[in-house]
Amino acid sequence: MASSQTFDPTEHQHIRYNPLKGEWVLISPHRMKRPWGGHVEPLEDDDLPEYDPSNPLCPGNTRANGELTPKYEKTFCFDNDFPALLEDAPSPPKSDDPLFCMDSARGKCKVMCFHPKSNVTIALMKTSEIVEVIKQWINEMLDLGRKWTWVQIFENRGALMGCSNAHPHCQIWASSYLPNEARAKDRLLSDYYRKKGNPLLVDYMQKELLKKERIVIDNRDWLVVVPFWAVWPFETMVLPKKQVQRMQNLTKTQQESLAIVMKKLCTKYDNLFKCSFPYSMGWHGAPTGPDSNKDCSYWTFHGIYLPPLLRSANIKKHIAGYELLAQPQRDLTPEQAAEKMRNLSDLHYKHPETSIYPDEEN
Ligand code: H2U
Repeated sequence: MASSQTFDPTEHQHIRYNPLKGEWVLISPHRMKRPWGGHVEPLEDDDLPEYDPSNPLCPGNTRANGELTPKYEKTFCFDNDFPALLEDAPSPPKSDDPLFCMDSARGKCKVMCFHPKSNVTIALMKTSEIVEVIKQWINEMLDLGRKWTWVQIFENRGALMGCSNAHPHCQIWASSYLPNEARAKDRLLSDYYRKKGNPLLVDYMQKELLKKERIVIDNRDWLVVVPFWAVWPFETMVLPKKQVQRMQNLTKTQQESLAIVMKKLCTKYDNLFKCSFPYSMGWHGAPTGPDSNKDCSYWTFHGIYLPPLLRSANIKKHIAGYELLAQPQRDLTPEQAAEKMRNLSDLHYKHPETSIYPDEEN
């Protein structure tokens, strides 16, 4: 039975569609019994040493396979000693049975250290150092992308997110196939482009710029929003202002301003609950590999940050129960999350001395 009340998205439950996944999310803002301002217990972050003699990712130390991590000064990339994907493995037998499908999986897994010091994060690094990370990501995309269909760069930050090593690093998994998220996105972006004649994320970015409700950071080259369909409380998406299909197509200035945006965003995350904020993040762009010269005009390069925290440094959102069995659900609206993040300072709560200098802004 329809209600006689007028719909208010900040008060009334509703479902929202994610056009990149073809899935819906349930928003239940009326469950936000206690708005912001409740007492939040700050978490005592452990201060890590700059160098840990027992950490294989630190310069000069030995890794699990007995190899020496060189005394690197910027970034350092190596083959993962425990790869989920190997370059060479036998293929499973062909089967016509739709209930027992298998296919071959090959690939390569790498680990990339962001910085020689263990006690820094993207929020605390200099923008020039983050530019080095972006440059190395581009090198890896170019190199691995020659052979592999999908190159997934991802950073798992913080023990809460399952990160096993405190040194600032990311992983890169390159595969011979499109993983689920990429496969769905590729199909939905392509369908939209065929119907509307424009890349979906270009249209989305332009509409978000006009609506202004979900913007977290807006600079010359980049827009950071809490997506309309966000599942995680403080999930964000980093969108280029100018259409670009892959990370490897970014200009030098786009790379530099991306470094600033990443630093600002991670600083805001740390400031939100006054802790070194955990998250999984990664980049999506047009598929690579031998078929990558096919027209991918429908693809827009973008970043995705998925942080698990809900109300404080200790309160994590669990994807469980209804979410696992039915569909994702959130209480705080994406607009409320964006407003909260937008209003947070760019000055780091614990290390203000590491913040961006005004002349770096753009
Ligand atoms: P995570 O913190 O996201 O788990 O990443 C650390 C990765 O580093 C992990 O995949 C690899 C692990 O396999 N690693 C090595 O390849 N060699 C080592 O000596 C230590 C860790």
